[in-house]
Amino acid sequence: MHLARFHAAPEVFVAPGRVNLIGEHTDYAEGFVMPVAIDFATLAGISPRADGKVVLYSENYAEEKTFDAAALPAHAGKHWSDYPLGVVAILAGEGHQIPGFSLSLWGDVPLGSGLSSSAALEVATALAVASLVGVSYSGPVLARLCQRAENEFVGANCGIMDQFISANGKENHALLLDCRDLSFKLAPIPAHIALVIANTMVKHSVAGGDYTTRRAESETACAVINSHRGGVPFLRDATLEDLQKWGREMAPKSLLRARHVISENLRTVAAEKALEKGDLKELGRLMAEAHRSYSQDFEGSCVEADAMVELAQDLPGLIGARLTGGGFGGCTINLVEQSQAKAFAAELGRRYAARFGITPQIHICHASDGAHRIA
Ligand code: GAF
Repeated sequence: MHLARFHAAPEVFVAPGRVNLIGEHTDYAEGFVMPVAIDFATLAGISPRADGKVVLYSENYAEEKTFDAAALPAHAGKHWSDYPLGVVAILAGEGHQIPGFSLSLWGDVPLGSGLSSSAALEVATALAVASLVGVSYSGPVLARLCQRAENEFVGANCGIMDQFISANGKENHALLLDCRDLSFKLAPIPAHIALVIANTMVKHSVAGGDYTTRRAESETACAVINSHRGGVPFLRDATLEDLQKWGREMAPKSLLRARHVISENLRTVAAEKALEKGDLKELGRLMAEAHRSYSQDFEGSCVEADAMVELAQDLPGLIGARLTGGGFGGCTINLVEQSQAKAFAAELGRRYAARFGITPQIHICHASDGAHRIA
């Protein structure tokens, strides 16, 4: 497609979407997350141009946008091009001269489903443009640059998780990430476990107000704790005992949001240990508790996602199920015995359709490698 449109052979890069096994709304609290890169991805093809133009083409939107490399937009325009432009703006801010180029984009990460289509787009673009300008970044640094593109240019207040796993994922592994110092541990996913991702078909958006409101509520609770004992700049540093001591001074909703974040950090570290030990019963229990906390304390779920989790509970082969990603819609992640995965997916889809009259998309995914060059 790139060659036919731009008459130049591109360098091609791929960056995956992700599913998070556990650790929701903990990344911006400098806590722990345990995502997996999946086999839905964005491809970015890039070639230089001699006319000083930056031409962006999205195959998904069947739309081309042209800019002057010397006068790129400084602000987002609520358009798909914000993501690649944001990455280019951040790279320019790092001191790289941006030459003219053609960039073609294509992706199959379902949009608005909480599987990080935005991060995949940013990371694929960043690899492509970095290669064009002749710079190479480590995966963690690349992830930080892409997060900045989303925070500073697109205007979405996300944490580091999605960009990090897209840049650093590993085939057949989940990644336990410490969002404070970006150190991580790879945890093998046993071959007999399938990742079944069930899309409620309710649209999710990080740019939406709910994500930002929840984040602010949890951060207000953190400020109360910090005002008493100091050294608690993030909820990562807080304990459940802190809530017992000073929870009364918090708005009731803030207390609940903080209880989710603090307990979710504990569950995420415990879940990695359970996965490592092969204690799938414990892993499933932690996922169930995480969903309850996300739904009841954080109020980050919705009727459809709660039902998708509930409808999975008695299906043969289920290890654990919960809503994944930023919340208020999107997908559930179900860890399922591989031998039962197809039947599980079919029956879950049937039950959900019978309840809501909507046929959900259900994918059996494979833990994949992070972003890299493919041509
Ligand atoms: C979205 C955000 F982009 C992440 O940074 C993270 O906060 C997640 O929601 C919730 O865990 O995917």
